[in-house]
Amino acid sequence: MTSAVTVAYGLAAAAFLVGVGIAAVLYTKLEGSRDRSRLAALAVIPGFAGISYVAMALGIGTVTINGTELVGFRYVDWVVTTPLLVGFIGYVAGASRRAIAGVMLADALMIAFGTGAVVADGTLKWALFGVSSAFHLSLFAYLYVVFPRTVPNDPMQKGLFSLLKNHVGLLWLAYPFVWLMGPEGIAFAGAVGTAMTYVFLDVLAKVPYVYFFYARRQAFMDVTSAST
Ligand code: RET
Repeated sequence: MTSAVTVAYGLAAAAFLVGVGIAAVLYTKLEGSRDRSRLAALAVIPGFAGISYVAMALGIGTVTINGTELVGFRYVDWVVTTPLLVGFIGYVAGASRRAIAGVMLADALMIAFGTGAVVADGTLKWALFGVSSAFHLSLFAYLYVVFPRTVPNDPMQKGLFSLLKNHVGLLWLAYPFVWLMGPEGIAFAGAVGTAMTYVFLDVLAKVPYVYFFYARRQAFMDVTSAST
């Protein structure tokens, strides 16, 4: 691990702290809202990422298996926080508990099979990559087919839903691409460039996501308290 990557991990941890701050301010603004206690869990997304990035900066959980370096906390972070990122979109869409649990499970399986693909070799590696990609595709079905059916006819809620849906739908496409190009895949890009790209993507996937909830917080207020 080069020192530049360590510094980038540290900076990312600081950026995630900002995300926790935004979630905290949102919590104070949502006084009186029925959604307040559930939305408090938004803080877990940047919070857990921040802790994971500190661990990554310290080299904790990074192991070499089959000659490939597995940055353990990257995948631990993803398996914990990415189900929340998609689950909250279902929540904003007013989806059933079943649909929310379904999207969270599909997402966790995408990460689990993807982690397997990092350490496996040969045919198994590509088979696991394929299974992970199939779960990634299933997320699109939730975002673009299942969830839109239940979105309430309120401009704020509709606006927040489409913002989150397209943010996740587009940005997440970069992950399998970076993975394929990096040392885990065809090794076109090196370990440092790949690690730096993941840092950039992870910050972009989480901090603006929490901010979108803050910016559109009126979606969670009833008419009487909508002025705050
Ligand atoms: C892997 C490799 C196997 C195939 C696929 C992948 C997708 C990963 C994704 C990760 C998203 C991570 C986020 C992190 C935020 O901090 C595991 C790279 C499909 C979509 C949003």
